[in-house]
Formats: sequence, structure tokens, C-alpha cells
Amino acid sequence: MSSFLRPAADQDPLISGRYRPVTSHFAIAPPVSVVIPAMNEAENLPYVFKTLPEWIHEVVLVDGNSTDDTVQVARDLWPDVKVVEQLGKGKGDALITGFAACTGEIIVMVDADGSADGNEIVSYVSALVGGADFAKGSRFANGGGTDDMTPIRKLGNRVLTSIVNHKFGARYTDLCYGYNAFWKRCLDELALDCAGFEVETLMNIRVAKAGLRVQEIPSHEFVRIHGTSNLRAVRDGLRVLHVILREHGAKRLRSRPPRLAIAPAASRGEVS
Ligand SMILES: Nc1nc2c(ncn2[C@@H]2O[C@H](COP(=O)(O)OP(=O)(O)OP(=O)(O)O)[C@@H](O)[C@H]2O)c(=O)[nH]1
Ligand SMILES: [Mg+2]
Repeated sequence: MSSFLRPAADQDPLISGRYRPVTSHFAIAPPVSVVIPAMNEAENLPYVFKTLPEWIHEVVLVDGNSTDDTVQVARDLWPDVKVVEQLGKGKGDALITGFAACTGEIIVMVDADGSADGNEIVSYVSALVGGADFAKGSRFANGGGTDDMTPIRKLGNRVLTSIVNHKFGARYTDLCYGYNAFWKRCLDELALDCAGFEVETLMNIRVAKAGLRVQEIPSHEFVRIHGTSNLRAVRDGLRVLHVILREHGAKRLRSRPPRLAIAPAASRGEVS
């Protein structure tokens, strides 16, 4: 590289030591924040934190007024954890609060019930530094899976995914999944405004509307380890449907079609 193309030494991530090795073959410069919404998850947090890579920049735990030791357990497990108390209610409200508190350039959303494996974070981050705006976890992309979904939830998710794909020109294989990552700069375009479990659907729709570059990441969802789900299939399914209809009726943010960074055939398990 000729010297006039080289950044000043203090701005060159290579020289200033900003690159962190994340595998033996891969180093990244952008700081990664992990946001964990948690409501009464004290028993599950040890399993969650155990899988988080040590190279992440920060963990933001959004506490939903837990009545157990969620906050104390988080502090014991990860002394630098940033704990944010949520003022409103619901997972969507918690995530919006957590995103605003992040100082990293990349944000990864991880559930606190032990269903997500933090070792997958490197796949999400690789997709983002490789050019994607939004790395969208999928249990139904080739290589993904779920131990947690009942047949009725699978059916509901499949129907809702098809509706979103049809209405918004997307090619998603999974809609209602909480393991995703994105560049913090995308938050302005997403302009999230919802309270409950419809939050992932809203994100996926706004991503498609904004024409952001999406890469699906095959992900495996494990069963919740302790406690019971906060999700109610019918109630929350209707909330998701309501968001889809509302967003479809709303004026489009932009008319650009969504770009999919991966070959859609691969994500459906087809061989070309
Ligand atoms: N802070 C906060 N976290 C919440 C709230 N509701 C759910 N969560 C968290 O969001 C994550 C997902 O919630 P779950 O109850 O596991 O819902 P789910 O994953 O759809 O359901 P299962 O697959 O049955 O576990 C968990 O980490 C919850 O603790 C809330 O109101 N506030
Ligand atoms: Mg769960």
C-alpha cells in the first residue's frame, strides 16, 4: 500500500492495536456489545455467561424488575456487566432500553434462558464485518435447529414468516427468533417502537423496508433450562400479526427492495 493511502498511525487499527483476535484465524476492530433481556433468570445466567466469548466489549443486562437474584448473579458472573433497569414492560421495551445503553459498534441480542449458545456470536460478527448490516439468526436455515419449539409454534412461525416474506419482499426462513446482531448505526433506520415479543418481527420488517443487507445465520435454539416461558403463543402470535398488518399499512420507509447477502437456496437446504 502506498504511504498516502495508509491511515495515520493513531487511526490505523492494525498499528493502534484495536484489532482483537476472535479466533485463531480472525481478528476484528469494532467493539461488540451483547444485550441480554432478563426477567427472573438467575438460575439460567450461569449457563448463558459461560458461553460468552471473553473478547466482547461489554455485556448489557436489562433487568425486567426481577424478583429473584438476576442482577446479583449477573454481577458475580461478569463483574463489568452494565445493568440497566427497564422502566416499561415487555421484551421489546427491554431490548430498546438495552440498545440505547450500548457503546459498541456491533450489538448482539442474546436471551437469558440458556436457549442461545454464545459460541455462535463469532458467526454473527463475521457476517457483519463481512458486509452485512443485519445478521439474522435462523433455526430453519441449513445447519440451524431448535429443541424448544412445539409443533404449534413451528406452524405459527412458518405461517407468519410466509406472510412477511410475501408482504415485504423478504426471503427469511425464520421470523420470531431472538438471536440476532446488527450494526448500532442501523438503530435510527429501525426506529423500534414496540413493547412485547413482537419486537423481532418488527425488526425484521423494518430491516426489509429499509433495504438493509441481511445475512441469515444458522442457529441452534436449546430448551430453556430453568423456569417457564413468558411467551403466550396465541396472545403473542396475535401481537405479531398486528405488527405485520400495521407495518404493511404504514407508509414505506424506502422503496428499495431488501438485499440478501447469502444465496437463499443454501438457506433452504437446496443444492444448486
Ligand atoms: N427485561 C425483560 N426481559 C424479558 C421480558 N420478557 C421476557 N424477557 C426475557 O426475554 C427472553 C426471552 O423470553 P422467553 O420467556 O424465554 O420467551 P421465548 O424464548 O419466546 O419462550 P421459550 O422459547 O418458551 O423460552 C428471556 O431472556 C426473558 O427473561 C421483560 O418484560 N423484561
Ligand atoms: Mg426462551
